[in-house]
Amino acid sequence: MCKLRVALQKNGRLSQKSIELLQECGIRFPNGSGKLLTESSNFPLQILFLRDDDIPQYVEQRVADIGIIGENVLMERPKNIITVKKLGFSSCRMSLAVPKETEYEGPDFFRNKRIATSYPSILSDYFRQNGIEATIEFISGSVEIATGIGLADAVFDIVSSGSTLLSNGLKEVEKVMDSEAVLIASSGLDAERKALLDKLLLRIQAVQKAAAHKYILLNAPDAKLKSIQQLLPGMKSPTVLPLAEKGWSSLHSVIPEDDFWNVIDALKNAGAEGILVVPIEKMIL
Ligand code: PRT
Ligand code: ZN
Repeated sequence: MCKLRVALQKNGRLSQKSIELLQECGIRFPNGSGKLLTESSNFPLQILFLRDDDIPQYVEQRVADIGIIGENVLMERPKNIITVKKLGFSSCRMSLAVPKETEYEGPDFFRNKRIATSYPSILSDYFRQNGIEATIEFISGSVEIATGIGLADAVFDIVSSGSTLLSNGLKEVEKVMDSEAVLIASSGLDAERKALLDKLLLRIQAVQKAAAHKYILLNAPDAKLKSIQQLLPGMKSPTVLPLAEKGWSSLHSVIPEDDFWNVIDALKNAGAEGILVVPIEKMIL
């Protein structure tokens, strides 16, 4: 039987969440053995642990069929691969930053300046699109110290909380792109591997949907059922069960996490009582 081979980051900001995602999909595999290649015991999946920068190339060359990387890495070295799904973790942005005392009035500031980065390709695209001529200094790490040591006038780097910039006397002035972890796939998967990828995708979607929703149970007087039901569309429509106490019912439904507090407030105002909210493990529509 054929197996799907996924490439994950071995050690770093993507590793833990990538492993957790597969585990939440019910895929069991030995983890932490320090091996380069391991295999699931209950899904036809092999897992290859690599440096994140190498993953696009391995997927393009079919050493791995699929992989998980940050969009920033994919954008920097575009390959003949497909972005299958955004995964919603390891979110960050790629921004230009200048010394904090700089009077910054807009991207024209960068004209004829030196900018240090590990992402020259994304930056030169940005400058080209904005008609800016500038010198890009490539450095492979510790970009944030480049202005302090006189190597550059500005930096272009990954920003998450912003505290690295701050502690190096820099301020973020232009966001060039947002990035998050993405599932990528080789463009030449055969039918069998494509079917395995679809199976995996169904599970990932169920996990993502579940994380974005809550299961809600509440009691309501029958007289107010109609108006309460309208606040709870659920997957099809809410489940309504009579309570032992006459004139009362229990309603069960699913609500999106985003709407959560608004819905709860509206439910209370409409007469709902004994509201219970519980997490959902998987959600298959
Ligand atoms: O060893 P390997 O090559 O596999 O790993 P790596 O060191 O190249 O990458 P790693 O593990 O640091 O990051 C992997 C991916 O995580 C990146 O490609 C991004 O897609 C994503 N990511 C999310 C981040 C951050 N957040 C992040 N904050 N990658 C790096 N950072 C660094 C950034 O470079 C800067 O030094 O954190 C610092 C800024 O953080 P704040 O919170 O101070 O703003
Ligand atoms: Zn890397």
